[in-house]
Order: sequence, then structure tokens, then C-alpha cells
Amino acid sequence: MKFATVAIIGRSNVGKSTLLNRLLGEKIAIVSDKPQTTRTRILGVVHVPDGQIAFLDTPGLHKPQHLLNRRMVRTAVEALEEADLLYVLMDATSLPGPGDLAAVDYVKEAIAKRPRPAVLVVTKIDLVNKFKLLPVLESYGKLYAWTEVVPVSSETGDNIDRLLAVTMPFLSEGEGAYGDDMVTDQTMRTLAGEMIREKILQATEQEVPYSVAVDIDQFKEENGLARIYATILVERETQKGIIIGKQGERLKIISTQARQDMEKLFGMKVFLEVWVKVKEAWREDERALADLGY
Ligand SMILES: Nc1nc2c(ncn2[C@@H]2O[C@H](COP(=O)(O)OP(=O)(O)OP(=O)(O)O)[C@@H](O)[C@H]2O)c(=O)[nH]1
Ligand SMILES: [Mg+2]
Repeated sequence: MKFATVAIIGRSNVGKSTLLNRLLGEKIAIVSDKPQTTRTRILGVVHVPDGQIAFLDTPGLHKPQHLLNRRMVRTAVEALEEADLLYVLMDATSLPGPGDLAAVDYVKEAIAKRPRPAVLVVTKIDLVNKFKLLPVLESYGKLYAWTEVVPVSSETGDNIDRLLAVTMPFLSEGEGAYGDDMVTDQTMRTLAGEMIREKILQATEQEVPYSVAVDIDQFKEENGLARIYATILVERETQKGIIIGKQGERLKIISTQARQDMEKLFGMKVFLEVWVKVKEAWREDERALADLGY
């Protein structure tokens, strides 16, 4: 058997979770155009003919303003320190910014402690013209002595095979760490909460996405039906109003979309009931964070 752990890191919104889903060929990590979508580390195991690659999707590296965010950054750094190989993601639609430079600093720090290959993965190449891509690759390329530079599109799958090919030589001989049918460490319960949160992120703006958490109060599976009772936590009454919408319109859309996604992923009928509750400053609250799995 051959095995490696690969940490997928980078600033918020570069496309880490989208890449993980593409590598797995299955959607287990939620995705949105709002920064700080991913809050925990998400394992995805890719089974290759003679081994396994354990990919770790991580929260975006950013300047943390709340206890929640400090934990998110710590989670990303821990994955970075643990991994055998690093994928450092940067976005082809922009040029190096402070977030990318900070990511490079984290990489340098981890590599100083234990040398490891770091592959620069330039994402979203489907969004840029071929002629514009070259200077972008060059400016990201200069930030560090990358082991390899691989431009990809997780949207179209372009060059993902090349990324895997570049990764294979870094697998080492050893036991696979996971069972043959293991794909992720995310439980159905966690995935259910994340799917609800994704729909909220997609349907709201400004501070609402950051202020939302989803708690699954009950998850019961019987006779091919999952009964799920969830509470959406927000920090203010006004945010509650926004999520519920006029006559409950927005909440209805959110829960219908989330339910459809769950039925697809779980392969069973889902009954979903969702409540919205205000819990002031939960992002600073040790206990609330622990209850939410953060
Ligand atoms: N067109 C295009 N869009 C992409 C690609 N990869 C990601 N995106 C989009 O970029 C946005 C951010 O993607 P995510 O995968 O959530 O980014 P992330 O790095 O995980 O973000 P955080 O979890 O917030 O740190 C989403 O709107 C994605 O649909 C790509 O290859 N092509
Ligand atoms: Mg993410």
C-alpha cells in the first residue's frame, strides 16, 4: 500500500472545498462565494489502485476576529503541520494579495519545522483567458520555491489528473489508514447541518453568513426515512428576520433546497424541520462552540 496525507490550504474563497469535492467525485464539503465557509477540517479519502490519499480540506487562513475564527485558523494550521504534502491554493482570477502572502508565511513556518513538498495549485482557470493566465502563474510562482505548480479548474475538472499525477510520487510505502469504503469522516448528522448552512450562505449577504450556525437537535433514521430537527443560530433578531423572510418565504426555500440535497446524498427520504433562534455572541462562547462541534 501507498499512503499520504495532503492538506489543502490557502486564504478564504480560493476554492479549497470545491477542489476536495472534485478530487473525491462527491460533494462532502459545502461551498459558497462567501469567505470563511469551511469552519472545520474535512477528511476526504481518495482510493487509488495501490493506495490511499487522505485529503484534508481546511478553513481559509485569515485574520481572526472572534474565538470561532481563532479556532478555524488553528484547525488549518494543525492540518498543515500534520500533512505529508501541502497543496497551497491561489486564485487565478486575482493577483497575489495579503491573504496569499500570509498563507505562504504559514507554509514556510510549517516547513521549517519539518520539510515537506508544497505544490502551488492555481485554481479557477476556467475563468481566465489563456494569455492572462501566464503572468498570473508567474507572480504566484515567485512567492515560494514550490515543488510543482499546477493550474486547475475544479469546476470543469481541467488538469485534476495532472495534480494527482504530481502527487503520486510523494506517497510512501505503508499501511492505508482507512477502510476500503471510507470516503469521509463527516457523519450524516454533520453533513445535514452543513447542507442547511450552505443554503443560508447562498441566500444571504453581509454579516449574516458569518453569524449563522446550525445545530442538529435530532437525527432519526427509520424505514428509509431520515427525520431531522435542526436549529439555526443567529446573533441578532434582525438576522433571524432576514433568514425567515416575508411570511417565512426564505426559510422555506432554504429548507427545501437543503432537504433535496440531503435526499440525494443520503439516498433516502428526508423529513426536515428547521427553527431559527437568536443566541447573542455565540462566536465568542466556549460552550456554544463546543456544542456546535467547533
Ligand atoms: N469557476 C470556478 N469557480 C470556482 C472554482 N473553484 C471554486 N470556485 C468558486 O469559488 C467560490 C469559493 O469556493 P470554495 O470551494 O467554497 O472556497 P474555499 O477556499 O473552500 O473557501 P473557504 O471555505 O471560505 O475558505 C465558490 O463560489 C466556488 O463555486 C473553479 O475551479 N472554477
Ligand atoms: Mg471551504
